[in-house]
Amino acid sequence: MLIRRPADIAPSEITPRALFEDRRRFLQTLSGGAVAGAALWAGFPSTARAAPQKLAPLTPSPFNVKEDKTPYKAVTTYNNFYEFGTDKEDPAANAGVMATRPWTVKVEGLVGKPRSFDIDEILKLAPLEERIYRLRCVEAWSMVIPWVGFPLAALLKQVEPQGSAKYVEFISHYDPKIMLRRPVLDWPYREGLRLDEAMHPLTLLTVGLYGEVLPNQNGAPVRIVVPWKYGFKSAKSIVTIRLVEREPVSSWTQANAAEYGFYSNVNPNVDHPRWTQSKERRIGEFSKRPTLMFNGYADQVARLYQGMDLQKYY
Ligand SMILES: Nc1nc2c(c(=O)[nH]1)N[C@H]1C(S)=C(S)[C@@H](COP(=O)(O)O)O[C@H]1N2
Ligand SMILES: [Mo]
Repeated sequence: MLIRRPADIAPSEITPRALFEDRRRFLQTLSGGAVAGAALWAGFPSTARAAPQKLAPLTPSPFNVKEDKTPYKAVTTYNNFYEFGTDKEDPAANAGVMATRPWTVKVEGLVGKPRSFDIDEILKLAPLEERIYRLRCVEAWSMVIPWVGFPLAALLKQVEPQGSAKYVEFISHYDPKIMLRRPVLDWPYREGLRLDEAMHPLTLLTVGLYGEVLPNQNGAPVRIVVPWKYGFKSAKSIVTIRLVEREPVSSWTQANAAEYGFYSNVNPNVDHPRWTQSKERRIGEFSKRPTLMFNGYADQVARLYQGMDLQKYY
């Protein structure tokens, strides 16, 4: 196993950006149009191809599920990232053009120490862990993904949330030059959590999967993963984290509040208005499996919702 972090990789091993940009222009000229990231390197010798960067060392986690992992190929080609298109294969085809370095995440709002974090600073904030989590999409399919990251709480503690901060809002990168301009959702993509949900040890600030840096289509360079909630709560390619007093309105709730609530905890007993949530199709499996309360994380998170009517706060 490689024991390296991106910061430790010699500059000579990384293709300089200028070279990359030049090749892209060259290829765009050749094809007379935008070139999808996956196609960018086609035709170049393998030494010129950006090798997937290993993230290591990885601390094992007590939260890992024991079920079979969804194959890398499916995890990285069957995606929801509407900024890059609404079909499942669109993000893998289109997200390659997003530049993920340099990248800063601004943490602001009701905090004692607002600041921006460079992605390289984020990578050094806490030990990287492998977290094998179930991901349950609201559309009733699911995967098991070995993420790499550390609890979001480690970052939030750095900025010292104030007593008045009750919620955390996450804002994704939006660049109309390379992303979908149709108002499918109100861009930029916005999501939110209650502060105690955001501070929960399961809530992962995620920088990789399968031991490598996140592919763009999975939300590079940094996203959150909230495994007991429907997948859309896990915002990708985050640029702003804002601590606020009132419940933020997410892009999905804004689009259709009756179908996508603020909490969106995985719950087999509360159906989506247009389909049942009692079962799910695990990608790669033939028959459906029952959906678990809180996606199987009830022992860890049920206490967060004690006394709440989960039909009402769906
Ligand atoms: N910015 C942004 N984040 C997003 C989405 C999106 O369209 N845009 N889709 C969400 C949905 S619906 C799901 S199921 C997960 C999918 O994550 P994955 O493609 O890495 O499996 O990302 C979530 N995060
Ligand atoms: Mo989803």
